[in-house]
Amino acid sequence: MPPIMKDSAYTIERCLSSVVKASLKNKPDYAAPRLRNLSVNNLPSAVRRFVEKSVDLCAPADVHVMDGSEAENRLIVEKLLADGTIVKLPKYKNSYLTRTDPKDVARVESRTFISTKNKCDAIPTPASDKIKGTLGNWMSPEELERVVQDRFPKSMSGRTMFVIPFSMGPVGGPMSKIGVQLTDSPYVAASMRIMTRIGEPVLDRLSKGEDFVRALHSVGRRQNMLPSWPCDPERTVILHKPESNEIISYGSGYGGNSLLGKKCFALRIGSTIARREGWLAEHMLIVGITSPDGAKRYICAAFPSACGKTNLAMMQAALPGYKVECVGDDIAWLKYNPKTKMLHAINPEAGFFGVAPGTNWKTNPNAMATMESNSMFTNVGQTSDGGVWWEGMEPPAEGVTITDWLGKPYDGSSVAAHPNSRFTCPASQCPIIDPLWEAGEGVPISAILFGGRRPEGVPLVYEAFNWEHGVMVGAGMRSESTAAAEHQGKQIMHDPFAMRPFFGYNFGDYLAHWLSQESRHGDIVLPKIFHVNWFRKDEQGKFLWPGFGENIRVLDWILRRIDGDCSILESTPIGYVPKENSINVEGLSPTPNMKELLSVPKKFWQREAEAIETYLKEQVDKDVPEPILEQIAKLKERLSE
Ligand code: OXD
Ligand code: MN
Repeated sequence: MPPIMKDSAYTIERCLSSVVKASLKNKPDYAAPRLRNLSVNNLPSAVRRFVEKSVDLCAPADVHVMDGSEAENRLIVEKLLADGTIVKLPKYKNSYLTRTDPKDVARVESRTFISTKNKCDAIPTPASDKIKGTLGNWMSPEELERVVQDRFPKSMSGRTMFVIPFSMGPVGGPMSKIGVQLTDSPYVAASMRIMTRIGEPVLDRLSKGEDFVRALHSVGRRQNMLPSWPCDPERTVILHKPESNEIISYGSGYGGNSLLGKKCFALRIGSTIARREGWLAEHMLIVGITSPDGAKRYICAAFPSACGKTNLAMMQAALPGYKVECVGDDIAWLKYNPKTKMLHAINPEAGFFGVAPGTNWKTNPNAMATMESNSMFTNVGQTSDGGVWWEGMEPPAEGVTITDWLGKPYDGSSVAAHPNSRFTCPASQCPIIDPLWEAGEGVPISAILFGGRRPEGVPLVYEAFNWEHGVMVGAGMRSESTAAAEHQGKQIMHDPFAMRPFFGYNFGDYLAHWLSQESRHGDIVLPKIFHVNWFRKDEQGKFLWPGFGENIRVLDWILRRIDGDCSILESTPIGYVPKENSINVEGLSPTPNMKELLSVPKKFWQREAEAIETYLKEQVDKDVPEPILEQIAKLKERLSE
């Protein structure tokens, strides 16, 4: 055993500078309850082996096993303050702002790899050598080993390695899974405490021998690193080994690159586990909607990153009598429940990592209320009265000045907040959190919505004819690119199922797995599938639909369809659209142009069907399941009539 492991209990106290320790002693509230004496030596043996192997490789100065307690969190926060990584935001309770290295601001899809023995298990092979695959990146196990050996040896020297036992889903729940993340970033440790359930209860599960996903993360080193935000952007890699349930992430401290429970576990590794076990791991929000008659239904919605999942998940319904409650805003794990015969969903996360710009008391009051305390803000502007500000937020009070995300005075000539700046806050603080959001068996799902930012041609809402057609609609999803990843400019990108950056295995196999849900359980009552588009524009480039709370009007139509009302639909070549006047627009001013919003322009859709077919044939080639190609052929046929 490496010598550093001998005395590893609560070494975080040791790594705080003497200055911080002295100041802590003088704080009347630093009667830190004693932390439980956790150490590497008393970890369950499989966890201990993982830690020891990683310590050998990364050579941290010491190791801290997280118990998840409040006292521990205070120590981590003090360390982050001492390092200059975070600053306190006195306007809110227990909330902080961090500014990252300007080169480490988003997920890096081009450096994200799935490593399997056979390439075809991870990604589809495009139809020709000349076509660049866009459905993930593969790395051989040998290359992965080389990449790891090139980056990880001694990558943690001088730093504390945090051991974070975490659960995706309520601890011990029948649909939940466990992971252990090792990281040399206290910012990540503090954020994982918000985003997942961590600490002692998870260790108890691990002690009972429960299997876990191994997740190793180091921010790495390079010359001239910012001491407050160490990272290695030129050599960042995010690696996944689905065959052994491992995640290895190097070089970035940002969001989906570093909070490994989220995209890496809950989606990429999660989707491979889900496939093996017969369920689905999806990039979807989960929301409960109670209509005026008291009936409650849950729906899931898959929109690409930064396309309004958080806003829909926390919607303040504009129609009287409707109540919306939030189960999750980003990820859903869906599994057949033999009692209800329906797909049930859990939100595997415990917090929100939401895009800040555009969020305000009008667009998403519930998100604003959720982040009023115990929150971490990243790359947003800071106000002179100790708060935060970003583009789209209500103007700060008279006389209040703003410092931008780069730490410079904000004068309006550029942005105050990075377009991918974020708030990280506990889901439990959401004023409309659903009473069943932590139900182990999840909530029954009546509908699945697909959607994206489509300025042209795509109606406000349409319904798939059946499950197989709905799977094709998911496969054909496209959306304008956003700042959530490293893409430049606004292009309409294919983003099937909003999962393009998150597939853990070959997308062709993923489609087959979705299709198989219908036959896997003979008696399954599958959710209805819809496509929505809040972002259609008129010829002047103005949005045709008001969006946000008014989206309840579309959900109301969807609920009536779930109830089987056939009088409100009209069949078109692409699916069922609302019959004229069947969407309630009462009280909306100005009255939206519903004719235009619901129109299905034939020429546009002929091009769209062609684009989807070409995309799937070029990108997925022989792995596209036959029923999907048949669905596209039928769509084209309907469009030619
Ligand atoms: C996210 C994303 O952070 O999708 O949720 O990028
Ligand atoms: Mn997301």
